[in-house]
Parts: sequence; structure tokens; C-alpha cells
Amino acid sequence: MKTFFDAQQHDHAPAVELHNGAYVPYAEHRGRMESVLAALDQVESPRDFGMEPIRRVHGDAYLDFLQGAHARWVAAGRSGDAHGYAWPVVGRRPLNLNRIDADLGQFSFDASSPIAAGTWGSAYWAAQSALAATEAVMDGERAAFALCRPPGHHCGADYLGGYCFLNNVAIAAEAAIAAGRGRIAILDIDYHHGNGTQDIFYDRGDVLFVSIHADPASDYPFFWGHADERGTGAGEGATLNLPLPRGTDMNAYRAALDISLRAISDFGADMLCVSFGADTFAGDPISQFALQTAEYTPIAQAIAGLGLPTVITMEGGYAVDALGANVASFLAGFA
Ligand code: Q9C
Ligand code: ZN
Repeated sequence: MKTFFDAQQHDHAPAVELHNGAYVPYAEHRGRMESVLAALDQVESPRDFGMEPIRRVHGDAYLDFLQGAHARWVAAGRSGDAHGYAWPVVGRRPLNLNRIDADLGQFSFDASSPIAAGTWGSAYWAAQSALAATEAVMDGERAAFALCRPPGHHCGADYLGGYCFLNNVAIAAEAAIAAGRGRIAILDIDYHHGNGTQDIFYDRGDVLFVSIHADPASDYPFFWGHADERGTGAGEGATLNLPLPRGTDMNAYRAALDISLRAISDFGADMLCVSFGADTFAGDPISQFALQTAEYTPIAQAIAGLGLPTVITMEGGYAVDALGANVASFLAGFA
């Protein structure tokens, strides 16, 4: 399968994140990509599609913030990565305080995603990888894989979070729509609910968002991904959340997958985008499902059975030693 990745995606290297009350080494690190790259035959660097497709999803103020945040952090006399610590819980009224700490709160929803010196460049090239995979599929590939790092599904139009800075799958979907595809289905099978992607398309009837994830009553991101979130306005019914309990194994997972695939097929999509996270793996250090490496192949075969042109974007997966094998097992299902 055509796979896209740019070496600049390694540059994003936060040192630590806040986890269960302590600062621990950042789980979303470059070793994840090294594991996947070692398991795949060949990858291509994407071409540069520029800012226009990114601006279809993200607001100008957010993009200005993201590009400049680390330099402003340094200019404020700080060292290391930019971490926010104050959030405007009610509303997101932009106050233009020109304080880096205020803006870190304004443009994020959690404390999972410090901004390092290389963050903007890596996020930019992850998005370009998603665009290259989309172009490949539009040009006739049956499926293509964007090895996105950083991942994207937790960030919204104007906020970051959950290790995510630019919403790669949303950027891919909007690019396909701009190029003439009418209806897009997004299937999110990361362990965590894709709250950012849901938010971006919540009022849209032309993009179906379907997600299978750990029940947010027990797991991050808590405030989104509950079964009663079904979209609004023209998007009513175009969001489908299938939360599953901790401990879910292939049997229960497969039943939810079948419901997802039926919804996608009923929607009549022209194209499918898959947010693929391998943090559903039994050995994942921050997640609690029980899928095995070999089970990613039948999951992908079932998805491929829809017969839709498919763009796959990488989301989470933190069992680094097994990540390459898990991704290879999933991609094999499309062969
Ligand atoms: N103590 C993705 O898989 N950290 N993001 C939770 C738990 C956030 C996961 C902290 C996890 C984000 C793309
Ligand atoms: Zn995840």
C-alpha cells in the first residue's frame, strides 16, 4: 500500500506529559514511527500541498498561535516545552491578552499536548502526508496510508489536545470534498473517542462520523463520545458513537464494527477515511482493550469489504515494540 511519511515528522519531541498526577516521558514519541517504519517495505515523502487545505479545517487565529507558540514561550524567558495551565472553562472568548500562558489555555482543551520547538513542522508534514494519501486515492489507488505523527483526531478547528495539533483526517476529508467527492464517511477506530473530528463535522450532513472507542464514562476524553451524541442541525444522525467497556475483546469489538459498517454503507459514502489507532491492542500501556496483533487483519478486511476508496490516517498506539506489527497486520487486510 502506498504509504506517506516525512522525516520532519520526527522533529516534534516534547519531553514529558502530565499523567496520573506526575510528569512522565511523553508517550507519543518518535520511537512509535521507527517501529512502524521498520515493519513497512517503503514509504514516500509527501509533496507540499501548502496551507490552503489546512485552512479549510483550522481557524487563522489558532494556526497563528500554533506556529508561533514555542518562539513566544522562549521569548517569555522559559525553557523546554510550552505547557498550558489555565483554561477558560466557560466559552472561548478570545481576549487578545498577548500572554503565552493565556493563549495556551485558549487554544487547548487538556494538558496532554506540550508544544516543542519542532511541533509546528511535524504537525504540518503529518497533514501533508494525509493530503498525499488522499491524492493517491483520488488518483485511483484503492487505499493509501498516511503515517501521521503527531496524530490528529482529538484536536478541533481551534484547539489542540490529546497529543493532536492538526486534524489530519478532517484535512483529508475536506480535501476530498474540495476535489469533488460529495459524501465522506470517517470511521474512527482509535481506543479514544475522536472528539476533535466529531466537533469539526458535528453539524454537517455530508460527512458521517462513526467512532468505536472506550466508554468516555471511564476513559479520556470523558466529555465527548457518549452514545447520545448524534449530531446537530443538518448533521443530525450523521454522528454515531459506539462506546465499549474496558476489557473489550475481538468478539464484542467485531459486533460494534459490523454496526459501524452498516451505517457507513447506508450513508452512501463516495469515500472512506479511517482514523486508525492501534491503542486498542491488548498490550497498550495507556489503554484497556484486548485486541491481538493478528486480529487487525480481519478488522481491516471487514472495512475493505465496503468497497470504498479508503484513506487511512495513523492515530494512537503506544505499545511501541508491537506497533509496527499491529500496523502491518491492519494494512495486510487491504491487500
Ligand atoms: N492519564 C491518542 O491516542 N492522555 N491520544 C491521557 C491519562 C491523553 C491519546 C492521560 C491520551 C491521548 C491520539
Ligand atoms: Zn488513542
